[in-house]
Amino acid sequence: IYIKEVVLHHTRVSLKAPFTTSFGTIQSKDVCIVEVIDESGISGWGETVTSNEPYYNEETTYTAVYMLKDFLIPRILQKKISHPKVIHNMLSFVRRNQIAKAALETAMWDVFAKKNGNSLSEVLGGIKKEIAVGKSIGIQETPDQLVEKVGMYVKEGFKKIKVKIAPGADIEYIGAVRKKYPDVPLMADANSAYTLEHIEHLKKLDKYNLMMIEQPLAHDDIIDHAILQKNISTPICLDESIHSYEDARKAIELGSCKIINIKIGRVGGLQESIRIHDLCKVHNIPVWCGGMLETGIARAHNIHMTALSNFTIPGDTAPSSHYWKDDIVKPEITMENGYIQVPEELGIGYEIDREKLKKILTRSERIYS
Ligand code: OSB
Ligand code: MG
Repeated sequence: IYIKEVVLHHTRVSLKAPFTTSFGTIQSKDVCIVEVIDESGISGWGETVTSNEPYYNEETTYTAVYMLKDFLIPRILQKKISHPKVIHNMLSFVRRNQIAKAALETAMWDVFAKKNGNSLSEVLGGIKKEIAVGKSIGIQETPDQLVEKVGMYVKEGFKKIKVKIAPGADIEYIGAVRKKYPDVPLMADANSAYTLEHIEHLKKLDKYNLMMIEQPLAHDDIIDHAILQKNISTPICLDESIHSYEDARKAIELGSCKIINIKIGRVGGLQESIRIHDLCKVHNIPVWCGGMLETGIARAHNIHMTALSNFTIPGDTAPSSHYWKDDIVKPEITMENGYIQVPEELGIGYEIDREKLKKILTRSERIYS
């Protein structure tokens, strides 16, 4: 690969309905769409899967843009790069800032796949033709409202339902869902809303047969999670705590989790995601692909990655058109009976709708040296 120019498309996207987690409510966000253009004019696409506030992790859309412009893009521009798997190492001179790195790295995989005449999942080593899809539901005002939402999504065909929880919106909410839907594949995501003081409280979830509880304790913890896992029967899944292969290795060794949520952005790209996937496979730790309320571009990366064999649990890969008023890929990502077909076209397999992109564009800039 030889990149001669990078275009940053700065956009603002709005959700069809607000999404509430234990750390706040999102209504709209700024997304920087990264377009890398190679010497023959082929474009590869990535996006910053950040939000505008540093509440999920320490990055924001604008810290990511800053890292991209001042440090990351200059490292890959006008250089001969043999394969996208080396980019993670090329960018490791910058500490952390995984989401910024992933925005660029994923675009490089896309351009590489297109140049080689492959779909993205083919170059990643994916084996599935279709992937099972789950739906993440934000915190609702009342348990009844949650039960209604769950019913709607079960009817649409989603293969897993994930419910956001926090102290005060947990046992009663999960209990209400279970009462109406005793057999639905159900899990809870706490986004770090609890501490070890809540052990007795969290034990109350054990009787609801949840597939897992995601990231109950601190965003940077793997020690207390190991203690909690010894005290509850619900499997723990880690999200926020896993930023790298090394984090995953240590968490598995400590017994901090039985399942890992892989987010391409959180771990700095597709290469690191594949390494974590392979490690988990060896240790019989199932993985699934988490979501960051992405637009169709990063959602497409997620779909292709989920084609790998150890993604045995449905991910948060609901079609991005579910979320956004104006999604920018065509054709629209669609789901049928709870499955999304992994595109067989080149690269991410979706075109960028330049007209729609224009509608959400706030500013764009070209970077070349
Ligand atoms: O913890 O999985 C999370 C959205 C923003 C930040 C963190 C998380 C989420 C979601 C959204 O759960 C899932 C989705 O994109 O569908
Ligand atoms: Mg999560």
